[in-house]
Amino acid sequence: MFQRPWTRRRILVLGLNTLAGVGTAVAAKAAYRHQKVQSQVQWLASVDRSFAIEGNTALRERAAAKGLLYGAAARRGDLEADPSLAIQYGRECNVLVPEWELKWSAGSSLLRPTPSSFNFTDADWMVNFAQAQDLIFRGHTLIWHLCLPSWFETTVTRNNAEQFLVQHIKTVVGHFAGRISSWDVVNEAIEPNDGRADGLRNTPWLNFIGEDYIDLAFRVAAISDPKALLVYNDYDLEYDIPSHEAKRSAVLKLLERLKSKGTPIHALGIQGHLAGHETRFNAQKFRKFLADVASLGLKILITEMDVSEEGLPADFQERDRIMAGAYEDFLSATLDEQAVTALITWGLSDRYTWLTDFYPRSDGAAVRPLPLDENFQRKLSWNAIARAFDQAPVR
Ligand code: 9MR
Repeated sequence: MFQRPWTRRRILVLGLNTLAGVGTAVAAKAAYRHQKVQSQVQWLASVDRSFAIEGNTALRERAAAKGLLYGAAARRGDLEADPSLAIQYGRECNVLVPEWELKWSAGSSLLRPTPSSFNFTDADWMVNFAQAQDLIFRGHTLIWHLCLPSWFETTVTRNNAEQFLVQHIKTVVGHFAGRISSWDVVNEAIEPNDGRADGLRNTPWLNFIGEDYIDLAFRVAAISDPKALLVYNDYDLEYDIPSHEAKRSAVLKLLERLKSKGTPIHALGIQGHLAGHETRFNAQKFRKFLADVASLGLKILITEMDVSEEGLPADFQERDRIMAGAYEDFLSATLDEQAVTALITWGLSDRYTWLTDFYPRSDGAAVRPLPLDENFQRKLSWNAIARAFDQAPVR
């Protein structure tokens, strides 16, 4: 058959048509998603629920009454610039987690300025703040595929990666030994979509060191601070949807492998970044996952809870009810499990939350994912957390 020659013009036209086709498919998918989210939100808004609480004691006291801990993440810059925020941490929390300061490199914070140096200024500030406010301090995080400094890519190789991992953990955990009660030793190492049979995420650590990098990280952390609670931390474990189911199953297998090798791992951290519109939380299935983790002799911490707002109404009273419902459904199921020892929210007040930058509302209104509003007033989500603590069994 006669083929027309591929003129530049024909290539361009074909290209544009294909692009238009892709564009239409993307738009159709987005419209379908929007519709689905809206019908979920409508349903959630129609549920009549009470968020009544007794008394006005702080979350930390309600948690402590059940042998639990409540805490929140924060950044040095916010605590320093806003003394009234600092007061709220002392009032509501018994745990503090640094959102940036213990990552290799995050925001304005640079723990690893060069391959051979450590700068503990920001992290020390956070630990001292916590001590002054009588807050227990959690370390987040030692080994992650994100937040690596710019020198990492040109410096770390197959030949020296193990040395970097060991030296980093020894130095950082050693520096804070006795002052940091628990560490997220490895963060977000599972990604079933990366296609490996063991579910491990394709990261520089995996590629350079092999799958034993996780075991190694825990062993070095345990030697560097034998008293610290050592945690594996991950996200997308919460809902009854195939991607989360795959992740739960891969995480469980990882934990089983580590336990059978004698790795000094003590707990699973479930991040708990929830979506306000999501209706597919299945308490029974989630409880079963928690029980499976607990049966390995591990504790469980909810380490980064908050609720994002895709599709939620602008009316903030209606919005707050839906988000409080998400907190309560998740926490009432979760805190029932005796192996769960702590709840950390990823921030305390809506004034300071990563969601403002990462997942802003499409209408431009301020997001409200946390227990306190931007003026530090307790919201329905605060009530929902308080109720969950009040109803939790004593540890
Ligand atoms: O909230 C954190 C944001 O301020 C940082 O820019 C970002 C990169 O360091 O990390 C965010 O925190 C993440 C946490 O470290 C790991 N789990 C997901 C959190 C939200 O992205």
